[in-house]
This record gives sequence, structure tokens and C-alpha cells, in this order.
Amino acid sequence: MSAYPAPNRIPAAPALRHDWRLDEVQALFALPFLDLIYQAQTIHREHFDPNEVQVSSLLSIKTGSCSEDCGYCPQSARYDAGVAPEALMPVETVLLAAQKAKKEGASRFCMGAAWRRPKDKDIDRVIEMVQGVKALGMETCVTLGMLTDEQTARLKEGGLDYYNHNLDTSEEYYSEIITTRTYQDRLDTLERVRSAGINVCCGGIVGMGESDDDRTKLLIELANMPKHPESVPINMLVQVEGTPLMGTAPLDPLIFIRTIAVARILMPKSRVRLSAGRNSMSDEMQTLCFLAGANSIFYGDKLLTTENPMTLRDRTLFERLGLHMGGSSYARPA
Ligand code: SAM
Ligand code: DTB
Ligand code: SF4
Repeated sequence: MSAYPAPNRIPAAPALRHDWRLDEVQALFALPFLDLIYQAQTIHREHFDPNEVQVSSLLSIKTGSCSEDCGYCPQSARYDAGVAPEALMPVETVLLAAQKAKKEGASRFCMGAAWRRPKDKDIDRVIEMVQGVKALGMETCVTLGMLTDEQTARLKEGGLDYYNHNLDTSEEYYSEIITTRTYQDRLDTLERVRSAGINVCCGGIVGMGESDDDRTKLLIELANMPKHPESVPINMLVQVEGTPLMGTAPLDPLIFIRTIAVARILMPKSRVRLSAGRNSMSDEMQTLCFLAGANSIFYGDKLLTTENPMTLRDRTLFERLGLHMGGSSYARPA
């Protein structure tokens, strides 16, 4: 008799949940570390090829002079973080960068703009960028700040695949970090993007001096959306001289790994992206993040304005771990 169960006996993966309670998620965070990682890795294997990592490359298409006051961000006009402002790039410059990213192995090209909200005329050029990048055979993602209904519809018609708009932390802690917009503003844009049928990329930043409950509540906010974001970037704060959050006490790296693991358990089919902060992580720390269920990275020597590991370092690590790049889809069919 076969050692494997007949196909119809394979237990179905539990349905995705959207009703997580604070005490349940606190209990996950409090598990013994190895139990938590085991649970996350088990769930990960039910939905994804465990040795595959999706890679996205980032480009800042409009840099600095932003009117918002996000305490972590070197691109805010309020802080002197040494970022040279640059106007919206010409389409050809963006396409050259996308071609390079494709050649290096990226499957998605993410274009970020330091805006509170784009102007309607900016959207025309961003759509040209999206169409040019799609013509190269890559997936597209943009992050432009708050959107109107009309702008969202135009981006969808233009063929945009993903919109990145992070919640960043809990609703309670948000106003300690940003005063120029509210959590509800963020939720409203996310709702527009979702209703327009664009895939959602939404996550946060940890290591900003938030409490354990702030991290827990951020993940609950994401997991209890009517549909889980297809991509969930988990950023470790990159501390930049001149920004208010410079000098924040660093987060215990094991808590960062726990955050990845809990994100994987709560959102089993989402791409959990090990995002900003990798440049100061050891290879072993990143390996534990992959073991905890991260299966996506930002790939390329630069994030938006700060450093990311050199592509050769990432390729070498992938080779040492037997990981392969690829897989742009949400999760494999059940
Ligand atoms: N202006 C748009 C917005 O805020 O949505 C798009 C660009 S903004 C730079 C995109 C994201 O980058 C932010 O939501 C935040 O999560 C992340 N980010 C910015 N500065 C960071 C830092 N120093 N460390 C980690 N993540 C950062
Ligand atoms: C995300 O969650 N992280 C990326 C991307 N989405 C746009 C941005 C990280 C920015 C880190 C600071 C910088 O390079 O300016
Ligand atoms: Fe502007 Fe975005 Fe930076 Fe905030 S995170 S200051 S909105 S670029």
C-alpha cells in the first residue's frame, strides 16, 4: 500500500481567516520560538514551493521634497537627510532601469514616488512607465501616495498589477510617527485600490519604537481585511541621519523573525516580503526569515534612497541555501 494518502484524503488547508482576535495573535507571538517557526514553515509549505523566492526591484521615480512628515522617511521635505530632490523621471530612464532589473532576474518592477498624492498629469506618465515595463514581460507595482477614485481607475485601465500602500504600524502608534495624514486616509486608498481590482501590496515597518501590541495590531489589521493583501512587505526601519527616528533603540532581531512568522500564519497565501533593512542583516538572520515564511525580497543595490545588499551577495546566499528566484503568482492553487 502506498505510503501517501489517496488524493481525496489529503486534508484541505483551513480556509483563510479574517477574524483574528488580539489574544489569539498575542498567543502566537508568545509561543516558544521553535514552535512558532515550525508552525509558520508548515503553513508555508501548504501553499508555496518552500525553496522559491519572488524578487522585486525598486526604483525611486520621483525623489525627496515630500510634504508629509513620516518620522522614518529621508524623503520628507521637513528633514535634512541629505537626499537630493529629483523630479519625476523620464519614461526612457525608468525603462532602462527596468531592463537592467529584468536581466538580473527580477520578476516585478516597483516604482516609488515621494508624493503625498499624485497630480492627474503625473498619472499619465506613470501609466506610460507601467505599460513600458509590462511590455518587457515584468509585473508592475507603483507606490504614489493617496489616490482618487479616478486616478485608481486609470491605473487599473493602464494595466497596473500591484499598488503598494503601507499601513506601517498600529492605528494607535501611527499618529506618533506621522501627523500629516491619518490611518483612515491610508485605509481609504487601500479600499479604492482593492475595489478597482488592482492587487494590494501592504505591510509595515518594525523597529520604530513601537510596542509588541503595535506589531500585533498591524498584522491583525492586514489579516482582517476582507481580502488579504497579495504582498505583505515587512520592513525593518532603516535609520537615516536627520530623520526623527534616527537613534531609536534597535529591535531584537528575533522579534523581527517572529513578526515574519506570525504574518505567514495569519496570511498563508500572501507573499511575505523581507523588505528594507536587509543590508544590516547577516546571512543567517535572513535565512531564519525565509524559514519563518518570507518568500519575497527587494533585489538590487538600492531601495529608494538607501542601500540594499549587492545582487551578487543575494545570488550567492540563494545558491548556498538552494533557493531559486521566480514565482510571481499569489500562491499555488489549493
Ligand atoms: N510616498 C508614498 C507613500 O508613503 O506611500 C510612497 C513612497 S514611501 C517611501 C513607501 C514606503 O517606504 C513607506 O510606506 C514606508 O513603509 C517605507 N519606508 C520609507 N522610509 C523607510 C525607512 N527609513 N525604513 C523602512 N521603510 C521605509
Ligand atoms: C516597502 O514596503 N518598502 C519599500 C517599498 N515598499 C516602496 C521602500 C523602502 C524604503 C527604505 C528607505 C529608502 O530607501 O528610502
Ligand atoms: Fe513622503 Fe512616502 Fe516618505 Fe511619507 S513615506 S515622507 S509620504 S515619501
